[in-house]
Amino acid sequence: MRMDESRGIPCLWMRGGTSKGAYFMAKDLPHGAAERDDLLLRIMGSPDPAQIDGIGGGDPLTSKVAVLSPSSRADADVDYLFLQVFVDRAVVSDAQGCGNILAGVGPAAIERELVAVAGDETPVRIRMVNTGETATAFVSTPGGRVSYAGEAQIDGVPGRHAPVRLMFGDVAGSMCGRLLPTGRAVDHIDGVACTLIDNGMPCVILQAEALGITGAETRAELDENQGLKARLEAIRLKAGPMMNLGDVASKSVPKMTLVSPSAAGATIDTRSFIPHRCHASIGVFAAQTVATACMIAGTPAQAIARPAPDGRFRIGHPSGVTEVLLQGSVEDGFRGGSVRTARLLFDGRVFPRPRQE
Ligand code: NQM
Repeated sequence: MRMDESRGIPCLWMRGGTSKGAYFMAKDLPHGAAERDDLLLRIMGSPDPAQIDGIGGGDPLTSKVAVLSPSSRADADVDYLFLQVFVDRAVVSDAQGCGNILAGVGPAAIERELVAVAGDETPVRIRMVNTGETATAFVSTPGGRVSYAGEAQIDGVPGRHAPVRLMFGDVAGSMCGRLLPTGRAVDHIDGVACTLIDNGMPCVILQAEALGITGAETRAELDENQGLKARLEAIRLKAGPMMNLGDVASKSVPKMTLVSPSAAGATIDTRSFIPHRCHASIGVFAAQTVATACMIAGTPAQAIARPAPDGRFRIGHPSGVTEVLLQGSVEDGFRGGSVRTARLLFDGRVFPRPRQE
């Protein structure tokens, strides 16, 4: 029997890091993936570049969904499935995770009473269903409830907010099976030296200079550069099968990350395509994956990175810098974390566009 949508669906609308999305409880959505995805497209207003008839913001970074449920695993409190709702295509993809939306998962799980407050800071152990990996989020909970107010500042978000510290386990090969799925630090695709790597997010990392740009261009300039985008997509389509991701024509991974030496004192600068539009900043797992490439001898990233001997990598992007804490080696594995902020924007019921039959 079909779900009755006429009274709306309980939904938290939240900012997580530099992304924004709808957070649902799994029990409030249809169980079948096809019916669920059809509903999410109608909620977000896709396919439509403006998503005018839905709550999506007309940008991949504001067309995201988190589905939460109590975890069935002893080592986690909450299961988090991330879904990317494409803006201008009728596609909903579970083929990637999202570390920015992850920042809102701990607060949302407490708001929805999946997790009880435990003092001034509540650790929430999260199983990321997309990859099977786990993360722990530390959520500010003074006085027995989530506090979004605080002093942490992240580039790409105005103002100061409560920090959400994210610590990751071993996320190497999260979707590709191995940190370096081809077994090499460098592959050449269409004559360009690339690192195919996954330390939480499958990324193809290549020097901006090799594509004829400086890497200091704005997001808008890069989004207008159709020649560059065509070259990147040709490389991406070849990289997908090499990364054990199969045909990636309709997938949001791998991400294409152009790196350049930082003029502003960061470890390295980036411009990321996710995969067809330029990111306003950089994804959390993508930043960790770039930091990892900076630590691997012989990669195009390592060749231009400033060393980060204390394990604090400052990854430059169009809105500033994302700091990643990362330690380890290829032999022993890499472990990392990042500080984000999140904010509850709206708690209510969302009314999907009616089915057109
Ligand atoms: O890499 C966008 C974002 C992301 C992903 C994307 C992310 C991550 O910034 O962990 O957060 O790459 O599509 O929200």
